[in-house]
Amino acid sequence: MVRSLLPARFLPARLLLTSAVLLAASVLAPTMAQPALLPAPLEATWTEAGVFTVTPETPLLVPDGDLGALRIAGILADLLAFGEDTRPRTVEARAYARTPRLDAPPPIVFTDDAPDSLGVEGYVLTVAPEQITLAANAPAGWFYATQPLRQLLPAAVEYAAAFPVPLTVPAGRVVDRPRFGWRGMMLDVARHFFGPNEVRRVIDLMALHKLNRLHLHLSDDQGWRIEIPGWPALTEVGGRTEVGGGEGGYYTVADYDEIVRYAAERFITVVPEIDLPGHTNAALVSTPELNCDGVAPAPYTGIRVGFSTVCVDREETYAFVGDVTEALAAYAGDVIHLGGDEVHELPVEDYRRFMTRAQEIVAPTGRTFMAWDEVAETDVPLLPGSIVQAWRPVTPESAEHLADAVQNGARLVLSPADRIYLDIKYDSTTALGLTWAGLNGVRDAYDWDPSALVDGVADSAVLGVEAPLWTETIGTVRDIEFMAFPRLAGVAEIAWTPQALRSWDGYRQRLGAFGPRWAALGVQFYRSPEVEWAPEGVE
Ligand code: TNX
Repeated sequence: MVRSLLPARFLPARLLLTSAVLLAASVLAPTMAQPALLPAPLEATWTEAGVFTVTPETPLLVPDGDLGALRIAGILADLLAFGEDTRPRTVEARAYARTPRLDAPPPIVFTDDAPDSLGVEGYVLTVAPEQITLAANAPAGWFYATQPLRQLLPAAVEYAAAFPVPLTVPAGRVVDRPRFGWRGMMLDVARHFFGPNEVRRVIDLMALHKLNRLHLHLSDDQGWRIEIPGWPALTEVGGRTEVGGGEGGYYTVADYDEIVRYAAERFITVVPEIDLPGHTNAALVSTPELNCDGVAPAPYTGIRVGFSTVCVDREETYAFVGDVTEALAAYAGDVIHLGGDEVHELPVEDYRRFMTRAQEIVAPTGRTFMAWDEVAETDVPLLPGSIVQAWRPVTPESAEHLADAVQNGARLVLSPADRIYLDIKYDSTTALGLTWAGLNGVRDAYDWDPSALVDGVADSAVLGVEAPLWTETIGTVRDIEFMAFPRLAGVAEIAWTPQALRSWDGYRQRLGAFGPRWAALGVQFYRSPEVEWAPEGVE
């Protein structure tokens, strides 16, 4: 109760209380459970030195003139505040040192004094009663250091109004860096549209789990969701439908820019996907010249796949692909995903011809070309550096195709549908979702090794993992949360934690301890019976 009950003018009393809390904590320390971090870091050691107590007077010190550190310190200050008047100050370290105070409260210090081996995303977080230090080589590392710090604080820090408690952090040291550079989630905003506010919520939850790629599936048979200059009908007509007959929607250029900016502030890069040549009914409805017979089909709001294709023999189609690509390149990001999945209506030669040319259209933009694994299966001659997203359950035959693509210079992002498709039901009780890839329980989604998935592919060719959430049956943010959590936390751990440090038992326990944090954040997660969830709402 220290911080909520006693304002700053009662500092001596506060200090006394603080030491009482410290004493209690150190007495309790030997019996306290090991702090549970998710994802598990590379190294974590806990000492019995006591706890650091955060108060509104805790200064957050950043290296002088370091705007990157200042911004991350601001994010941490927002988390630690119960309201504007309890927000800790962010201060440049030298200015702080110039005015020494005898009763100076212990600080939280951001430094760039981290080993080079941790790269730009790694960090060292050190907690002692007299100081917390976040050391990193770059702002991404500081940001990632704030997430375990957040987890070491009571869950009430996420929504303190309900049950304010002292903000204490156990003493110890955490060293971490991610296993993979691509740590993604895909959201299908085409089957059901999700507006910018809803996408921001998804981004916040991705950031909590230190994911860094948000792939937006921006077009499909049921809707077209992004403005493309020169093609207004795509959004005015194609943007007005969605599965089940709802009103749909689309992002204006300004909306999309804002999503990209919001994501980038949290070290998440948006990967836009326009699905071609199939999954294109919404484009065909709004743009008759993309159809071989020049006649627009009827809108489609069901959930079948594979029936649509743009006309691969018309030059208008390639002009269209050019304009789409140019727009996506202008909207920021380093990758352009052009789909390429499930085209049941085209002979394979036509498919290969189309995807080859689409890839050549992307090349001059300087963006990396990305597509679903059908491009490997059909031997599309991929340019070196292209990214293949492996989604279908791997068979010996598909592994061979993927290995061939890698041999020719492609890289893989792994999204195995029978493991981490977030739209696949958890178990027989799951009302939402599909079952075509079986059931993806919490353990199924966690307990696999990316290195062992595709025979004959070296680790160095695997960029990382990405969990897609297709939204045929998903219409609200609550639905998204229910299908994503807890499974997305497992994907984050797969992406961060070395295989040798992962085990289902350890993960299961740490996951159980994380439940109250999601609850405090109002996340509608699935309380799967595979996990023993810690009680919510108490500390
Ligand atoms: C397959 S995954 C699809 C999507 C569906 C999804 C449903 C992929 C590249 N294509 O069109 O929405 O299954 O799980």
